[in-house]
Amino acid sequence: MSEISRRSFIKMSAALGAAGSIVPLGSALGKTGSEKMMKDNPIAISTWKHGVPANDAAWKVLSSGGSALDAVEQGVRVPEGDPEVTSVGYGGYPDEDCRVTLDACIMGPDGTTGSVAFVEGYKHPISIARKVMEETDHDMIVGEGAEEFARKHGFKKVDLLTEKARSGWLKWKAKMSDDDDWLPRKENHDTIGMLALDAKGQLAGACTTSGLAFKIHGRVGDSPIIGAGMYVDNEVGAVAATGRGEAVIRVCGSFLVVELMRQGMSPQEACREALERIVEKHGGKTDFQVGFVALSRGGEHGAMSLVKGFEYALAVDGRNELFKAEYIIE
Ligand code: SD4
Repeated sequence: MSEISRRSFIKMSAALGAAGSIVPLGSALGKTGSEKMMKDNPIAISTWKHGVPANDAAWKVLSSGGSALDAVEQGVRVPEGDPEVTSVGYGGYPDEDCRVTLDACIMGPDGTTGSVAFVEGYKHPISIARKVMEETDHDMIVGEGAEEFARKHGFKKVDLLTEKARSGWLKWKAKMSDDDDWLPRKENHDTIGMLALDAKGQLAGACTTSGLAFKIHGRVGDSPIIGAGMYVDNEVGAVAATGRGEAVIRVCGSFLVVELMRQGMSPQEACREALERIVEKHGGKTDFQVGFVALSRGGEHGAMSLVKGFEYALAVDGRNELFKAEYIIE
């Protein structure tokens, strides 16, 4: 597709809603993206299919009157601990040196944040991030410092490399070529980002990942960066990102979506506008995926990606289902 026709398609799909490719947001739950929820009606929304079991754990917290902050932490711990999920926590694909390095961040309704990046040997970076948030006056700790911090706070060191992830790495290694750019596009972009609104109308968010599979050792993506991989403003809404972190960082993706919501856009419109910004920043050429989930303080949700394939899980009214997100580029 030429750059001009790609731009026209984006504009057209913005107008038409990319007909034919969409499962209407929230339709199976009897909600629409534009419907306002009552404050005492909790919601959890998260990225990808492992968002469903994550939402189940979050819902347990929310439905018993717990906080959005506890809900998102408990929620994302589920894929973090699942060895079958190769893009988050234990079982995540390693980097090019066959080392599993994890990134995570968390943010509460009062604007406090905690983040860790480039952490090895701990299954639940989200809980280390929460400790950073609650027990230090720092926002982000990385690498060996974060590992030492985790050890001192009683987290147990484990080997995160599963046989499945190691054999994925071996296959990747076997087919490496001079053309390899260390960024396999289709293999691993399933970070979990989760947003929750609790019965008191408080918002929180969490994001956790093993990052791009086979990345350069030391590479950190958007996921642990507050404002890129995730952002919460309790007066406006919360947003989390997934996909090619470098592209999300360049537009401060999650912060951008929140700011667009502050200007009056719906969560869905704001996700679309931010994705269009990413396309523009890349000169109209995007051969990668980025997806956003967004939740307004009134309980309205949005979810959208650059290209087909992004799914999100929505838990509301005791129901928890997976939906296909709208996308902007064919
Ligand atoms: C990163 N955004 O490290 C992450 C990767 C990912 O779904 O897969 N997100 O760039």
